[in-house]
Amino acid sequence: MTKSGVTVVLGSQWGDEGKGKLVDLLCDELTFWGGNNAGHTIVVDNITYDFHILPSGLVNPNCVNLIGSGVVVHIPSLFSELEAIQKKGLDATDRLFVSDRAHLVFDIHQLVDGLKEVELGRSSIGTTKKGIGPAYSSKASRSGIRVEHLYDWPLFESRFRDLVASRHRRYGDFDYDVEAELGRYKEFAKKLKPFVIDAVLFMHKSIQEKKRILVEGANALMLDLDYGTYPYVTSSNTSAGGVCTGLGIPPTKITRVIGVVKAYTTRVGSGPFPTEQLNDIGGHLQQVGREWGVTTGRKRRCGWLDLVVVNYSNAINGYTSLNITKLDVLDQLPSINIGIAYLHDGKELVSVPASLHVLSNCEVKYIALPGWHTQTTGCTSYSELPENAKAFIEYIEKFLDVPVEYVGVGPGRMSMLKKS
Ligand code: 2SA
Ligand code: GDP
Ligand code: MG
Repeated sequence: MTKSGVTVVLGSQWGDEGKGKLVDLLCDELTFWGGNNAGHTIVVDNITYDFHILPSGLVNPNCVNLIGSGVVVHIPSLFSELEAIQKKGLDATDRLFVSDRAHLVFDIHQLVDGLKEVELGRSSIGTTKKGIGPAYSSKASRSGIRVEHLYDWPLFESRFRDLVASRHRRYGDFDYDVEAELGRYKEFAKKLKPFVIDAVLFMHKSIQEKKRILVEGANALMLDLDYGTYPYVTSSNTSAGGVCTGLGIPPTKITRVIGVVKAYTTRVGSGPFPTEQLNDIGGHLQQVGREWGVTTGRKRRCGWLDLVVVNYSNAINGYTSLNITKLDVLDQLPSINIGIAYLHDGKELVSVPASLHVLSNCEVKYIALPGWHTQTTGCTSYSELPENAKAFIEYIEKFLDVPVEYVGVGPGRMSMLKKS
């Protein structure tokens, strides 16, 4: 159960740590959410829900959900996800709100995302091609279009025509039917209206009324625009600071920051990944962990847990506790490595360097812990875990000096052990 005040759930690595599942577990009370282009899989009573733009809290019928101001929203995807969950018996009516300050992602942003990746060639980012970068670019260059603009049609129309013209100037000729798109958005404006609210007022009132508030950050720290492996990052601030700007809430109201740490590391897309295992170990983690992207279906790159990364993300996000996930994926391994420092030019680095050149040329210093050769998925309490699995968890706890609060031992709702 979420404690009073604002609880934040953040990814500590490169994403897909299992934030969606923790959010689902914690939001058995009133909940709000802010996030963006991510993908989460939540399994409840053998039904699998895949969310992208929709908040994970929707799985719980008692939760009120908010898509915050910092999110970029692709309205066609929002409605198709709503239809998909409705077919699975989940009704979001009256439980989902969208900030009037959130920016919109249009199909033209998605088109341009693809064109830009082609232009980058061998140095492409490996984006999801969902238009995230181009939409945040429009926002930063002050030519973006916000949800509120849908309700001032002449303004919307003129900003939209300007946006399309500027993208044609930049990327040349490509097919895009402006008139058809305007017609579609006139209809979307009506359909979206019941969901649109002033999120600043909403959050402020909820904080004053001492509601339990749960925030799910999008993606993860190493994909943060400022602190991730730039330029191989997403285009928003996925760190604790982004929670305040993305939702318009004061930092003083955040009482709890839970860092979600996968027991190994995965990454989708390009960019340096020091502990990556391009061998049988990586293949084992990928297969056993079922590491495929929720949004694009791409195979996730896999490697050992990197505590240099998690320590760095803790320095920025200030975790009050941790959720170690997917411990069960390590069950069959005879020996488990953990990256604890980097070696570069004969020097030991204890933090993630800014330079990708340095990071790509680091060797990783590992410690090896013995495996446990026991299935952990059936465990119902922390004390039932094999001793070597406990030693693995406690090593992480000591190294980071942050208590581990939850341990995930399977994808289902029941497979989460409370440690402290
Ligand atoms: P973008 O599309 O501009 O945000 O891509 C920029 C980088 O951010 C990475 N990225 C992600 N990494 C992990 N998971 C994400 N969500 C999906 C999932 C990914 C998928 O949950 O599985 O299905 O492929 C996500 N979204 C963005 C991306 O790979 C680029 O490295
Ligand atoms: P998110 O983006 O951080 O919400 O994570 P994703 O949903 O993209 O990816 C996490 C995947 O791991 C999902 O398929 C979850 O169902 C699954 N998962 C979460 N926790 C565990 C766990 O403890 N063990 C196993 N085996 N799978 C898990
Ligand atoms: Mg994901």
